[in-house]
Amino acid sequence: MIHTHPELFHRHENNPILTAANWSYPINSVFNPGAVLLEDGTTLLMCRVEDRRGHSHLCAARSTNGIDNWRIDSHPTLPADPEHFPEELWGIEDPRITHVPELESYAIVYTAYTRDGPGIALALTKEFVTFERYGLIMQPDDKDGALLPRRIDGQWALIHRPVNAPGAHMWISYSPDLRNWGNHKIMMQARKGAWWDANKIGLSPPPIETPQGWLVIYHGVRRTGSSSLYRLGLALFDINTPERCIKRGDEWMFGPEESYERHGDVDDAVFPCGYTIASDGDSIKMYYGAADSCIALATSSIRAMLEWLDNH
Ligand code: BMA
Repeated sequence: MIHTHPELFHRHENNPILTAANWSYPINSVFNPGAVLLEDGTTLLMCRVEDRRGHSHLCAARSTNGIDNWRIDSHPTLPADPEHFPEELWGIEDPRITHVPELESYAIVYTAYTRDGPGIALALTKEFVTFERYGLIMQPDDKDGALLPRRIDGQWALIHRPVNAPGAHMWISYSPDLRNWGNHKIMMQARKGAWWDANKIGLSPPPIETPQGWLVIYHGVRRTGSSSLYRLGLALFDINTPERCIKRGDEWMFGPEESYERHGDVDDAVFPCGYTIASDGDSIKMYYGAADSCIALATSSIRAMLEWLDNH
């Protein structure tokens, strides 16, 4: 495809890198993966897998290079558990994974699809085999949550996106124990009118810690006459006061262009929930769901993202 604009993220030539055909059990689609680089250098994706009832669970896929030769669990790695957690009645979706050194664990913040809409749930794991489930930590209607990797002023911090009548904005809340959340602050509002990020925005992957601040990839949802367009923008937040926005890009930096992003179960959606950063501390692999049907990869650099924010 010939681009009329400079590209910040570059799509991988193997895209889409994972589809339902890669699974050993029957599924409908696989998309919106959380991602981590394990200590041994393995890339682990927690993929959102939609089964053939329409309910989602999470399934781990591991690869040495983060591009191909994925080893995929032969069964759901983290299934919904409606027996113990009735909030997971209609499945679990869109995991964002944060490594939390203080807990010597990974925190998986995901969407629990409750009878009353989506809410935010938390599970901790050390090895992506066994999970300590905390259940729902934010009631519906709320999604697009991620935990910051360390406490801010002694408190854990969770970014999330409650939906209210006037719009859907990014909020941050604080907790002493990961269970009781308060001190709710608005972090960034959707714009209005014709903007690409009018009315509804949400965090995409967990924030990236940089010397300049928390670098955030967020999605904006533009309602059109026929459907919705999911695109990605950038913003930077203060390291010690993460609800304080320092910079926000005007233009989107990534949107549906290729056919696998434009056409699928949900047309015109690119939806990353995770990334890995190479040992150079700069090269970034962003993993995203494309058209709610498959998983794709695009690469960039943190330095280029910060420069882009300065120029846009
Ligand atoms: C959002 C989320 C995502 C999904 C996207 C496009 O609201 O539910 O899981 O990929 O819509 O359908």
